[in-house]
Amino acid sequence: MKKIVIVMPSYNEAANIGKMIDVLFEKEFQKIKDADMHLLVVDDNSPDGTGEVVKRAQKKYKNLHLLTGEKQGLGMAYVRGMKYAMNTLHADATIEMDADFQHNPIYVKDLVNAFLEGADYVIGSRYVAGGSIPKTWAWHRRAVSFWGNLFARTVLFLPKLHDVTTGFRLTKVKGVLDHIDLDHLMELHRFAFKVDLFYQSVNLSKKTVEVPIAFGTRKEEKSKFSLMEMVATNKVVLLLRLRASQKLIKFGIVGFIGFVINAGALAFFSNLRFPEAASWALSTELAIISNFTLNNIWTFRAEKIEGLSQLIKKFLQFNLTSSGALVIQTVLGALMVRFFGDHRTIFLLIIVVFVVLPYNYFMYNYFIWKKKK
Ligand SMILES: Nc1nc2c(ncn2[C@@H]2O[C@H](COP(=O)(O)OP(=O)(O)OP(=O)(O)O)[C@@H](O)[C@H]2O)c(=O)[nH]1
Ligand SMILES: [Mg+2]
Repeated sequence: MKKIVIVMPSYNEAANIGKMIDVLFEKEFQKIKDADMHLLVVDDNSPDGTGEVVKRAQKKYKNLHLLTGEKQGLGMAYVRGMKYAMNTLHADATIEMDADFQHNPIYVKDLVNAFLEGADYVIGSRYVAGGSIPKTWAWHRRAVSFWGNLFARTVLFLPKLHDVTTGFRLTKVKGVLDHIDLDHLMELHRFAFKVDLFYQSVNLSKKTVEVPIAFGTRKEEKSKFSLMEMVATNKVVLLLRLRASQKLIKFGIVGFIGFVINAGALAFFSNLRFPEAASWALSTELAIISNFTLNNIWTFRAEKIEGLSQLIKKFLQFNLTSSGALVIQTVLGALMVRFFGDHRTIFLLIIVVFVVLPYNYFMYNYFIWKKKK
């Protein structure tokens, strides 16, 4: 049976936590027969005695766990909790959930069911049919949530997912959560870290599913929603975009250097009166060596190939990939000239930009410098 741990940070939630624990264990967990459900409360020594409430409840529920520590912000609490869930409790999946009933416990079973049906990442989504944000929210808060979400989806190019900033979600451990460098997420002291975690999880997950949730209003205390949170979230979105584009930019620069080497060497060998075919072959191979080396130590630094035998194997593969590009370029070029006439330069440009570069980028990412899973 799969073990699922709800990681629930709490700070001054004494008014909510007791009821939350009871509702989960007495009601919601009872509805889930096919998973071993646990709750881990990560309390940062709340002065209002939240931790004491949990400790008392632990006598009643054996699957209730408590992790205490210094207050270092929401992200840090989640990171500590998720590590504990993975390393100590050996969870198969974790659920992020708030203690203040804004995340209605009735949706836990929907998240769990989607996971049991094969999803690696399940998002509790407010912006799909059946989901909603609180009717009581002021118009400006609704607008910020809606537009902020649309902005993040657009910039991160996630047209299929509707709620990028939700805090209620389930993550499979193997292959997703255990592949994320939790300690180095951005903005760990505030809510914005959730977007970084989201983007990395989506990229690692083979199957991401959205289930609708109606997001609730806070029952106790007043809201901490602020302009700073909004700015931080947008900053994370832009930095994530930059980080994702970085590879593409480096790939372009390396390709350009390769082109310069190719052209320079070709002129050099021709001047030395090398046989024509030898000049082309030599200069092309020099460009291939340069591309392979620079991509390995720079563009794909995170997936760097090391060790002589691996380097040789991958270099041969890289040559094969490059030959593939040459074949594509030759065949397409010849066909275009045949059917559309004598516009070689334009055709070359079209083929390189729209076919050869995407082909290379794809092959590099998925075959040569495949992400270490
Ligand atoms: N352990 C820990 N928990 C925290 C911390 N900050 C917030 N929490 C908890 O994280 C959850 C979400 O925090 P909230 O303060 O409700 O944040 P929010 O929902 O964005 O904002 P509100 O509208 O104020 O509810 C709640 O269960 C909090 O008790 C923290 O620094 N440490
Ligand atoms: Mg809240």
